[in-house]
Amino acid sequence: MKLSFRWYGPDDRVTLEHIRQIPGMEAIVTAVYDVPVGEVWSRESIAALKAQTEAAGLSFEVIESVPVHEDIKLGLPTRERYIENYCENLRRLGEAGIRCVCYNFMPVFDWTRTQLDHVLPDGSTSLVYYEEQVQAVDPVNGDSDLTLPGWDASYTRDELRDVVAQYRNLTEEDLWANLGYFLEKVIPVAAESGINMAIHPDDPCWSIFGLPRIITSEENLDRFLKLVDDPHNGLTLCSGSLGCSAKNDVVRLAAKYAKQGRIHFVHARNVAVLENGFEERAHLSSCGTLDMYAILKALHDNGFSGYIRPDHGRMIWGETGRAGYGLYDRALGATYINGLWEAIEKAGN
Ligand SMILES: [Mn+2]
Repeated sequence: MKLSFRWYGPDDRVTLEHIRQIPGMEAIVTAVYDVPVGEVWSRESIAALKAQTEAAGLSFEVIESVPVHEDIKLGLPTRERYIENYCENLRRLGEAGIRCVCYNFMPVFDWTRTQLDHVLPDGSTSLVYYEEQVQAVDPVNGDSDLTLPGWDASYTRDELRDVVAQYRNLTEEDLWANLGYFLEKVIPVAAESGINMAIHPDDPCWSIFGLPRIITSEENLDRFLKLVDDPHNGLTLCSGSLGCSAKNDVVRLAAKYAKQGRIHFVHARNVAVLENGFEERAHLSSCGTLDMYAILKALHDNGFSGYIRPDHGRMIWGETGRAGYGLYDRALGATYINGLWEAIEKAGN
């Protein structure tokens, strides 16, 4: 495995200089943030990120994310232009040395939480999802200004209502068809560019606000991989996104898809699965529901050689900043991943 860390670019208050001091850190996971979703990334912006990353002694091989424009997910005629832009981005990223691109295919809303600063018993804060709080929000018909944290601020409330309304007649089967159409055009370009595509599971892995969600379960991951049966069409195994549903056995999924050579990127984090949702917790297995040792062992024993990063951390030690993306708890997560991996490797020899 290659240890990596997400960095939000020069505006991130977590600096590359700090990230490189985490033991075993190899690669940066980042993206170009200076153009709207769907547009082509300039070669200058890509080159600047590469230069900054490499000047800090870290490698520039993973992008998270190249976002997919809603018109592609909706299957509108305008998708052709956005798919061509997407392919051009892959060509440019391949030329710059990128080997793995993470993306998702969730309609409208990316990850969803109901609170970003829930206080855990030890005084740290974390991101949580409580079903009753989600039920209280209606993005289409609601009169109130109730919103959930993390919603795309680039939409006004009326725009959000419009884009959600566009999905009203789109079934899960339609979304599958639109994903297949996208992959058939994009995967050959990724292959030519030396890039492994790694779809991120839906987070959480169930439908919200009546919108279809399909990257949610073992059955659907199987179906996804068959849409274009090419190793460049692969997965980001996000333990917390799949593991927040008790229906998903993340250890089994890690073993199965690593063995198939289809896991290119791993997001490692722990969650406590509750009756009414879930709470993000520290990475240590005993802090949540997931057995992080068993997940990493399943990856190791089935030949996983891709990138892994600690996913969301809590806020600890008085740190403030982007929820889930502080330095301290993610660095502890990275060190925990290192420790588990070293022990697994040495026990196997
Ligand atoms: Mn993730």
